[in-house]
Amino acid sequence: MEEIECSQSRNFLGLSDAYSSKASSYFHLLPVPYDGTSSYVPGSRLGPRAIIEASHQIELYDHELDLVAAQVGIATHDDVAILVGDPEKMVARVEQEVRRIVAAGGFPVVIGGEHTVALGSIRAFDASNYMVVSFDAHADLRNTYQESPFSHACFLRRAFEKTRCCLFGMRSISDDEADFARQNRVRIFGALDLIGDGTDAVDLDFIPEEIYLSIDLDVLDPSLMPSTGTPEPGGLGWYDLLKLLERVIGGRRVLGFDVVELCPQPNNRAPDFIAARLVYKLMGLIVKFSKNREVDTIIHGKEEKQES
Ligand SMILES: [Mn+2]
Repeated sequence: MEEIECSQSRNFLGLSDAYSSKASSYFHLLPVPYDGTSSYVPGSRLGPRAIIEASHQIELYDHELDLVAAQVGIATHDDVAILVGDPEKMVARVEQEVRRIVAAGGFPVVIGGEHTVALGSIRAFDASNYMVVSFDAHADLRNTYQESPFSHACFLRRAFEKTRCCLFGMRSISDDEADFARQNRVRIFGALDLIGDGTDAVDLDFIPEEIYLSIDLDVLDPSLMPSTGTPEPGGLGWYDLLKLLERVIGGRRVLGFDVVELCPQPNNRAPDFIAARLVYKLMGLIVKFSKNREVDTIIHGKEEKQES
């Protein structure tokens, strides 16, 4: 295999130009360092930098999946420019950037930043029947929060206005949100039902073929992932989440994904690495198990080039 890592490079994983150019890469990482509506611990604006820095420690070969997902190319885009006081415009900017990536045939990966930024990504798809599969400790189904309809606490409600949604790993919901979910048939799976064997038992047949994945890192147990804006006790373990993601992605077409709400702590770097590893693991799961067949074309094209 030609040189895939480059010590000079500061992009996600530190990839060489051949594996990180915008023209040839399948995955397009879009950093959105925005935390304008954070209500408890601010600091997720520092999340994207921390994820990219930590990613330089990741082994490109994934022994569990037995593949090098980076071989399909991962382009790291410049940070989306931040508008501090206007979350709605911020969402619109993310939508514009994601639309650009999709129009060029790329697969968008948004890294936050607070959960609000994921809404821009979700709005960029015109398909009518895809489902947003959200992983989050919080329901995020409020119509407004602190007088803002674009608060991080309203993420899934705004997403629901765009398309169908479901939620995994929840352990914090208001009674109004629970009513809304029941009335509108938003399927919600509590964390307690997913831990250990629960991940294998849960029936996922209701999820359609086309999906968008939104991962709030607080879906993980805070003993593993303390660096979030609003930590909640309980939550999934690392392998609970990976097993669930493999089942959700398997045989489906993934339009895009985001990983949000990393709020780095200067004295604990482990969560930054876990977040970076999760981003790369998701790419690996998509390369290996999804119906996104463009990845096969890219891999075969590269193999043929090397053979000739
Ligand atoms: Mn959350």
